[in-house]
Amino acid sequence: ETIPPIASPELNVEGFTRQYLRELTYTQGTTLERASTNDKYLALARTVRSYLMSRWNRTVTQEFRKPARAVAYLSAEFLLGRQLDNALIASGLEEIAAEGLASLGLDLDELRAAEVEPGLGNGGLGRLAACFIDSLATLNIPAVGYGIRYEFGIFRQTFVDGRQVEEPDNWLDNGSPWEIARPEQEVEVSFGGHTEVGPDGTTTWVPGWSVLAVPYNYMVPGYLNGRVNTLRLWSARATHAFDLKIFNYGDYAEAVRAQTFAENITKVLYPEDSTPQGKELRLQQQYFFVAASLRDFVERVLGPDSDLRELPERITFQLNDTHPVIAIPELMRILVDLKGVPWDEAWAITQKCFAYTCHTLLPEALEVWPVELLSRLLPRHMEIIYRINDEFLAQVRAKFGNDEMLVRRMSIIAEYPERAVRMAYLASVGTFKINGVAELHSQLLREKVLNDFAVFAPEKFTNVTNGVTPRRFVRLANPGLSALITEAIGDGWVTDLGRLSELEPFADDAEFRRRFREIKRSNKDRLVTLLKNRDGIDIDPDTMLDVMVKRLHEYKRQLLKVLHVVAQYDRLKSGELDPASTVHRTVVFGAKAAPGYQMAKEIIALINHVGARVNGDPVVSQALRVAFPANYNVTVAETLVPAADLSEQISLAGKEASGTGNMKFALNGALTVGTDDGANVEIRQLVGDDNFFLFGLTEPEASAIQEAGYHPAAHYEQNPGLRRALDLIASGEFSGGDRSVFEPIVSNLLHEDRFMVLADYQSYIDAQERVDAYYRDQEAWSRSTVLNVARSGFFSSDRSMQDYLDRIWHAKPVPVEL
Ligand code: 26M
Repeated sequence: ETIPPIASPELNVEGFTRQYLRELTYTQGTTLERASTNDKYLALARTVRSYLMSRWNRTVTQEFRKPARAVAYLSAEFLLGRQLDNALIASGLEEIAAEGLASLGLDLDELRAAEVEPGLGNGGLGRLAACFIDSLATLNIPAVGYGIRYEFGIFRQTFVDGRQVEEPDNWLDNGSPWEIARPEQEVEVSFGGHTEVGPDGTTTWVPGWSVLAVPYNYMVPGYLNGRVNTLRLWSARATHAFDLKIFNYGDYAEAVRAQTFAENITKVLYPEDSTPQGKELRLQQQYFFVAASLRDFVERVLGPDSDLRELPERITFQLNDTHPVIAIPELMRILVDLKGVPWDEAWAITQKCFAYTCHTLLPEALEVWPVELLSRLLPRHMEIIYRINDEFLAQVRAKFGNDEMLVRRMSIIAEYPERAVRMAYLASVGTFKINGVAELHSQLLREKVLNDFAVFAPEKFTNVTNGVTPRRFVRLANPGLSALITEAIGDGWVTDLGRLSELEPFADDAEFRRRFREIKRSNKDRLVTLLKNRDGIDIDPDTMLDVMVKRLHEYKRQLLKVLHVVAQYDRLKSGELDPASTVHRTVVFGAKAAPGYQMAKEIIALINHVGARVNGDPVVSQALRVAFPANYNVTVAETLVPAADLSEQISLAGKEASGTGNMKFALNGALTVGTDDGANVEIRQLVGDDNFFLFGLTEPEASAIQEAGYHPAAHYEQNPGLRRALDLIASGEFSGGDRSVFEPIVSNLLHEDRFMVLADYQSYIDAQERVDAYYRDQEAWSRSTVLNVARSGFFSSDRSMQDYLDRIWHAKPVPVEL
């Protein structure tokens, strides 16, 4: 006899409050009178969770009963953002919850604010993974995300004297109501040791040590559908056998130390996102989560006795950059060493199971692992990589003749400056599809970074332009705009963002534009409140909000924005510009620097020092203000993006793979000032030249100048405005008269300027003049903002997921009954 499933709490105010009081009383163990804000938040999180629980169970049960082709997204990062608001929206509970809480004398917004976001990612790549799993659930695709449950996510940023200071992100401290541990589903992951070849020629890996991987499940609810997919994050523990043995020897302290050693693996997210440091612990993290995930899928999902020749029919493992690429030799090891599949057959299976997404163009961002390190940590995998390389290079020779230059160029093993495994090359060889993340990026991958591989196997290469989830970044972040859109065209846009095109006629409707401006203005008011309460920063909602938020990198060129601010400061101070009649701007920066990236940290200090001077000047600050709230994160983005007028997307052409912030701003009615780079190219094509402020060199122009020899100082010599701005920084104007503070920045710009800030300076200043002129005509400006929204539906991550499904995964929707 099966017991009928427990019904979800009733989807009305009364059902909600009953469930809430139950959670508060029986799970949180407190009363309304005694409960702390955290108690009240935790009870709320559990209440909302309870509404999704039966969907989750039904989804999982259905998957086991009727297995369908699935997708596994392997990513070292998932930058989820807060869970409560998203779960409220996905379950259709928003209004019910607000009313129910109010009936108990509680305020939903106050409890919302108590949630600490899980910052389990650095930036674009991690946030993309979070958007993708949201879209897969909404599209009803059987999909699982696999990653790492870092105990400390991306550091919390503070400023001391304008300089970045990092503090640990204790995101788990107040409890974690959104995760469910499954310790009984733990798997063992081994490292080190050596390999042995048996008399029958089979190889055995005899590992030196192991740890346990304990899975924590997170729900990934589809939007108002019956599906709740799973995100499975792994946490490291010491093996029971290991500490038991030591306990038997009676060395208690040593046993506890072993525990700590194992748990170190998932202790902290590495905050470098462009120059991998080649740290041993990072490689341990990568292998740890990948080995656990493959084992989990093969043994638990498929079953221990499954025929692994069917694996490619059942699953695609999508590799989010090279971080999980060690999965390729790991699957070979499972097939060849553990399941006895012959090498050639195993290789054919492996190549059909994996696809690879590249997210960069910067050579220094490509991961390489020293052979010495790999051999020590994963000796069997190193052997497998050698054999993969030998056989691949034999194919290269067979196809192109004995071109030894080519063979050396394409070798998975680099010889200089040390022998090391090029993970992007291993990925290119071991997968059936390779994609870039925007049209321009995919083209440059084919023509430059992976050109040899694209010539060798052109059919492997494709593009999938990135996208962002409209649930979080429009519906949740911008309720005002969402209501206006729904009033105009119905609510279908939330899951079919292309329908925003139906807004196009409203661009010419003066009343609609007025309401659009009214919403922008009230979003600015929300931002004013946030910055006041969170940072003690005062901003004026009646100014143009000019926003540059993204990781701090030289290639993204925050310095170009600073030079514009300094130039305006100079013009206002000298009287060249009249503060009363110029367009008033608030320039907002948000950016974290990798803790070891010295130049990036200097640029942060410069922004803060320029900001202090600008804001402190009684004349300048009438027209220009700078705000740099510390610790920019997903939560801040949700208030900042909907308030923005101008979106700064100003990387040197050919350097930003895609960008996704650019899409969030366009969808929320900001206009872009941007270069011809990454997805900016596609944004401009779609919204139209009249509704986009383009400036700067194109990628071919920038490359040509670099080839011929770039001389930044020439721009300084020839451009009086640029010279004044740089001289002002060098003079100590922003460093209390101390000329040494920002000397490294100025001298780098004059003598190296790898990312051609000076070459694009004048073009950028001219574009900003066009911005000011256009902004004065509020009717024209709002018409353009409406057109930006109407024409940006393409940038939904639902569309990105559909492209992956059509071109790479070929999985089909499997609805789950509500
Ligand atoms: C690697 C090794 C060791 C430690 C950290 C890393 C690492 C972590 C994150 C390297 C790169 C990481 O992220 C890079 C990233 O975020 N790239 C961005 O990806 C976005 C999504 O595709 C694009 O929109 C951005 O253009 C791209 O910069």
